Amino acid sequence: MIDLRSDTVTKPTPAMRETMARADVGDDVFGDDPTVKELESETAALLGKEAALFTASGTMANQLAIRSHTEPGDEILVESNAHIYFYEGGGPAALSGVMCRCLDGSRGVFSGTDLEAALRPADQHFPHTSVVCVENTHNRGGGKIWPLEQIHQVAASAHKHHLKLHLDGARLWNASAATGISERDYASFFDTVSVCFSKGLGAPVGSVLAGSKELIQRARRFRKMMGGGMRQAGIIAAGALFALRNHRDRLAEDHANARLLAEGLACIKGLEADPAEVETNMVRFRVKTMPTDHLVEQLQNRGVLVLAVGRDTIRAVTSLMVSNENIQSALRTVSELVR
Ligand code: TLP
Repeated sequence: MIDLRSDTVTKPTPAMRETMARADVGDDVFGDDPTVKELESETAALLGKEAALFTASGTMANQLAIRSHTEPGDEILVESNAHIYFYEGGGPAALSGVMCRCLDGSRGVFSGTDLEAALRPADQHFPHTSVVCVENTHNRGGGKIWPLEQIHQVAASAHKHHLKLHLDGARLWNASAATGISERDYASFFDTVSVCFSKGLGAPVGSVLAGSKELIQRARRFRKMMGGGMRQAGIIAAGALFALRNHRDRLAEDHANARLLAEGLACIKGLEADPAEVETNMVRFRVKTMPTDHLVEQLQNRGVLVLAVGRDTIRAVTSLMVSNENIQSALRTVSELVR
């Protein structure tokens, strides 16, 4: 199987498994797990934040950020295709009691002007707007990287109106690998940042929420409340630490493979793909000659897994599970089927 559905399908490498097996552990709810502490402090330092909290998933890290920044009845501003709004099961409403106000972006990116246009004067009729969320890279935007200048602009508008800023940085590593702009520089604009180790970095489980000491203390309480206090969690934190230390440098390979895939797809008659849109490890393409689901199914029968992410769009994601040869082979299969 060539699995291009997501970079979440990555399995731990033998070296990562060995590190996990040897990890020092303790009861993390008592604050006794040295490996979790190491992961939290190393990630906080990398992101230039005071503190960090290990979470079971990216969804949990995002939802804890929202819960910690808001009170029920607040409004948060999210881009209409943001993971937080689109793929987190209605978490903001269910877990924080907040309303989402959606901003229309271009491949997930909006401007300070868009943000300001959504704001209303302080008045008893209106909900209190408390947080703005940005996603970098943007998943449904096809792995789109937010330009730093645009982040700067949005942050300036948010600060002007005393709004908190949260970054869903599940794939921030990919943005940094592609641009050379450090994770810390991206993170510097935000009050909180979530990052995932279980996507392109290849760890089996785990994310981190980073921010101020005070905010992280509040998030730790909510994590416990939601059942996310884990005991000998060092066993999984060790995989995340290994990923952080060893797998960021290789993301450029995934980006090159994604570009190769998009270039190949663009040459297949009956498909629509734009290699210029590929900035990181995601490729989106459209099929003109048959229903999307049909191609996805046919590909699966031939050992190539991709994901339909809309009525007419297919997503393919590269990761350490996918080699250059796999890409060539997947392209041959797609080409045969579409022809
Ligand atoms: N994204 C998954 C699916 O949920 C769609 C994927 O396969 O891409 N933020 C972003 C930007 C994400 O893409 C994801 C996962 C998350 C947060 C949530 O992470 P997990 O799955 O760990 O809860």
